[in-house]
Amino acid sequence: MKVLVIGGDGYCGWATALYLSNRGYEVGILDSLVRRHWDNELGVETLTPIAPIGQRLQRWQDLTGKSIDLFVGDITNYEFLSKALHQFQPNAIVHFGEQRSAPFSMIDREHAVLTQVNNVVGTLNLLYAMREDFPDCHLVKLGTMGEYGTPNIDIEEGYITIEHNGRKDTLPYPKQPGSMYHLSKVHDSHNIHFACRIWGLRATDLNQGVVYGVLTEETGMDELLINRLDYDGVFGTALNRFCIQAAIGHPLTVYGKGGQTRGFLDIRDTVRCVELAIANPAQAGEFRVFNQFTEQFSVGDLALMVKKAGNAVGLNVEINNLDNPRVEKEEHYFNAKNTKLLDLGLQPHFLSDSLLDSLLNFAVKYQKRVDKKQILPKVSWHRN
Ligand code: NAD
Ligand code: USQ
Repeated sequence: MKVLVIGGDGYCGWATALYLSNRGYEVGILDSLVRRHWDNELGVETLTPIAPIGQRLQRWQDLTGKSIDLFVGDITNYEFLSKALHQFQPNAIVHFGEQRSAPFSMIDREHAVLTQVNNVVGTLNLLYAMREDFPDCHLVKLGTMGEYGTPNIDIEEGYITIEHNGRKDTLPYPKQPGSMYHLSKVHDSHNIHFACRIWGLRATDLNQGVVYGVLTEETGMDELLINRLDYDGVFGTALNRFCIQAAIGHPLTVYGKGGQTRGFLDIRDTVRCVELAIANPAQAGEFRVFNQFTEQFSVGDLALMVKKAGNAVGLNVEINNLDNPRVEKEEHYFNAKNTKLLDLGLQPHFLSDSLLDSLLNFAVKYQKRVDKKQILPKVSWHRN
């Protein structure tokens, strides 16, 4: 089975490409490397020293004897995309290749437009390329739990059955995203749903929660295979940031009251969920939605857990409730379903003391690379 991983040089994509290659899939990576460029523009580096993509792939081949094809280019360029697909002839396409930071998308008009054009046009090009020449290929698209927002009712997996004026239908679950980035994912979901309904394509939207952790079996094999681990105020995500902050003695940056509750998962489950989706493809014409997270936590509770784990390894950890730079509910109901991937056989790695220990140790190992000026949030959702 041939799987093309779009965005395969990124955090989730790199881990997934190696995992699938190790499991015997024929893997290709397509990536424009634009994320490395955005890091340069922002003046930030990942905590971990990631090798150039060519060196990464060479090392993987030297270690395992498995080769991964590489296509460097931008999926908003239709000609490039179509050519790469014809060369590789995928049976499944895993699409991670988007601008994925909410703060980045909220910097200003230019970054909002960049985010939505990059994400929506890239995905639209992919849908057209599939419609033209690869109508049986299965699209596994990374969506996000943040598409739903924080409604005061349970969150279903993609669809909700509604009774209205005596009639009943199962309809897409209402979406109330909280950033220009999260909105781009909603637009993608609508476009993919359309392509399945009208053209008969098959797709799975993986509404993923916030990912944490850095090590997978494959990326831990050699330092040249190391994965990125973002800690800065733009691309760093909650739990990863808290562990790195704890390691360098920076107070944990809980935004506002800290009651914001989200779905979370270990990166070792990200790679497995993607494999489960590929191995059990959607039917022709089906737009399937899986909520991809294993546990729910409030950011305040996560900070307390990191403080406790830090104290246990001798770190002095403080928690600082900052003015929230985002506009979001800080206390709310949150109860999301996540049974579809479990039904397919997912065995979750729940957040544990040992995982927090290993993340903290990882952060301590690379702490010299941390630029402390990049930790506090600089992007605001507020009008002034
Ligand atoms: P990342 O920034 O580490 O990786 C994304 C990769 O896509 C980068 O290597 C980038 O160069 C590439 N890319 C971006 N636009 C492209 C384009 N137009 N053409 C070709 N390549 C392009 O991001 P990530 O954390 O690995 O996230 C991957 C996907 O998973 C994203 O779609 C994101 O929305 C989703 N997701 C991530 C998380 C998380 O916590 N990291 C959680 C939920 C969902
Ligand atoms: N938060 C803090 N302190 C921090 C960082 C974040 O309190 O230092 C809070 C935020 O205000 C927010 C929550 O933690 O309430 C999550 O923020 P985040 O930056 O960890 O995650 P988010 O912006 O939602 O985006 C990340 C990924 C994105 C993915 C999304 C999944 O960057 O690609 O789509 O997680 S989800 O949140 O489920 O939509």
